[in-house]
Amino acid sequence: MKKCLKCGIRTNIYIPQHRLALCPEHYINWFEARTQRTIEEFKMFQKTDRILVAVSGGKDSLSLWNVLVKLGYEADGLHINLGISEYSEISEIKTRNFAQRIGRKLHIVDLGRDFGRTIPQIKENERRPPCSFCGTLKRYYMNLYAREYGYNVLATAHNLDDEVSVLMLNTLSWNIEYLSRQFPVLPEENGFARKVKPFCKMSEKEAAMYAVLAQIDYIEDECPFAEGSTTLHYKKLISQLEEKSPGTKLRFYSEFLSKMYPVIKDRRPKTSINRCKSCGEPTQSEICMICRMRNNLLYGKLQTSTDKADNP
Ligand code: Q46
Ligand code: ZN
Ligand code: ZN
Repeated sequence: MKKCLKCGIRTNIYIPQHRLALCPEHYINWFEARTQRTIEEFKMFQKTDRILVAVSGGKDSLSLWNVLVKLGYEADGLHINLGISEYSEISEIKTRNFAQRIGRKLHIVDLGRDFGRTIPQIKENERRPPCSFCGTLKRYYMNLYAREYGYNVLATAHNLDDEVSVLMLNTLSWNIEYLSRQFPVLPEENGFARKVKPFCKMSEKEAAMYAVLAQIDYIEDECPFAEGSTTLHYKKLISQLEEKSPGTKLRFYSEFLSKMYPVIKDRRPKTSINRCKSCGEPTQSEICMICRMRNNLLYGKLQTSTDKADNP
């Protein structure tokens, strides 16, 4: 057993990539302070900003909401019930309970009610994998709620493992367009709110440890559709590398941000953005992708094109 670096009591909490042993109390302090440093490093937001946190009911998003509120930020939650049977029911209950515990406002979107179809129902009609249209829907509702309720910042709980797996995927195919967007802050533009990822430097394990120590009651089950996702593959690979050589993930990501991102950031394609004629949200086409999807599902109209720039 090691000793806590701060108070000297015996502890089995050890963070190899930082060579740091901490007791539960000092781990919580360290984790929150590190999140604050990340917020400042990337100038994500300030105490005067109104933040909407995307909360799924899982460990990362509830931890993020908890940390932001403890740090004194104006942060409310947005939960999207995807209609994925018991998984979605439990996720909503955990999120509602947590909102009550911290005394913050929670907005709820119910896909079945608000979009007209749940994820499993959409899956019946779509050839794309569920995560592809699920992601598009989530980004759409986050933007919509930010605009309707006056939030200028959208925060998601993507952690270091999420960022590194996407970075690896995009690097292996040298997808410069996607790489040029992979920064923990995307500024407000074209009617889309500013997007931030305050956990981008915290590993999945570190976030999970925080959730347990802060006694956050989260849904432990993964979404049943997560199993087949490509990034899961990369996460496993990266974990093996990390095990052999602690610090690899953080180094790969940090070096990308400091050395590579400045070189390619201006390679983002410039697109002209209109307002969707049906719902008023920003889109590259006349009708946004979500309205086209809804029309297609509800009335059997064909989608005419895909629209990559909707809800970046
Ligand atoms: S909820 Fe949706 Fe995720 Fe489920 S369908 Fe995929 S994207 S895995 S974070
Ligand atoms: Zn201690
Ligand atoms: Zn629309």
